[in-house]
Amino acid sequence: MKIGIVLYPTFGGSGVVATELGKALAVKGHQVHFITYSQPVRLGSFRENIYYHEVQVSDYPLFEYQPYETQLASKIVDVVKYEGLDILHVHYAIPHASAAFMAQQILQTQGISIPFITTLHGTDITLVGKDPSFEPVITFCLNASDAVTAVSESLKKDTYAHFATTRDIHVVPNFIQAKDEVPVMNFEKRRHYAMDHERILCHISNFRAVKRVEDVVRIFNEVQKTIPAKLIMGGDGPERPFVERLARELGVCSKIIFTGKVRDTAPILQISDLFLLPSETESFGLAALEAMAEGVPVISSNTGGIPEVNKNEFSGYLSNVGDVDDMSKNALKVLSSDENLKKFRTQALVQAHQFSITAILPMYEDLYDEVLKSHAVKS
Ligand code: GMT
Repeated sequence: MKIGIVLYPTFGGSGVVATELGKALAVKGHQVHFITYSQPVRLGSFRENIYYHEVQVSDYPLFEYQPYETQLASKIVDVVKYEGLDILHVHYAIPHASAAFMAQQILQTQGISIPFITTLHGTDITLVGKDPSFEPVITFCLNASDAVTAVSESLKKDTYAHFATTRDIHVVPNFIQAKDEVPVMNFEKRRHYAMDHERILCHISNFRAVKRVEDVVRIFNEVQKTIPAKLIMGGDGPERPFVERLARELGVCSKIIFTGKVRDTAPILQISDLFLLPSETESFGLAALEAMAEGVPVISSNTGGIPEVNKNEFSGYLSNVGDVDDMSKNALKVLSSDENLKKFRTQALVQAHQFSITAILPMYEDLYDEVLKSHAVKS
């Protein structure tokens, strides 16, 4: 099958999922064409069955805001026509679904019929989607897509709650290539950041307000009062200055390592004992799944789709949003002894296997087949 994937190429979870999906489809023999404005961070280059088509964004002085959606639609038309794509899969509703719809209509006038699937990732629905100025376009796109998927039951529910759509939404969770066994801790690497008797806690995100990054520092502050510990903060974003200021106020700066943006989360996770994800909302929580897949238990909030991923008292613990006290107590419970930590590490990996790519990839492939079949009947 020839599949066009439209995505955000940046560090966000939707781009990571779309990129990893395309890479896995390519390995299975599908021809995958990525369409976006810059090389996706996790794509790499020159791989069998993978093609990348860059959308050139013009810089005319006339436009105060460049019309990216129009240029994206034109690029989609071009790639579908000249590469002979069978299906389009767009990740994130805005503006990808509306650009795909426009491309579909243009192609129709040229005698080419192509279906498109929209995958909702979360903030397109829960945050951005709630902005009334986007509502008519998103509702229209949900109804115009040939199929819609959401990354969790929670996101599916939110979509029905916020948008006037009754169409069927398929839940296809985020996925991971989980290790077979809990990886052996690499103490040589770990010693660059912590002494052997110290625990390492970590957090990785884009440091946006929704991640409640200050809670990460507050939890760490409580934990390090009881047990020797370090905190690795992976990523960067708008909240970082506030987090750094808080760390200075609490006097824990020397125990926190800010790495800046990270392309690959594994090196941080492979030396960590515990992952913190106290988000305000999270449609799924890919970062938590990536941690669990490396055998790192998770202390998280119990919001959105996180409870579908992190199982309380098994792969970690869940608390109410903002309940720093409870999250700190739970972190200390996991880290209380080597035996307990080992138990949670094993359980985290067991839970991650529920979302193994081998189980999730066929869900997308089956959907592509189903959509192509009913599209052929319609056209
Ligand atoms: O979490 C982010 O800020 C990035 C965001 C995105 O849109 O790329 O991630 C969303 O999609 C991921 C992949 O499906 C989910 O795992 C994240 O939970 C979701 N983020 C939120 O809902 C806040």
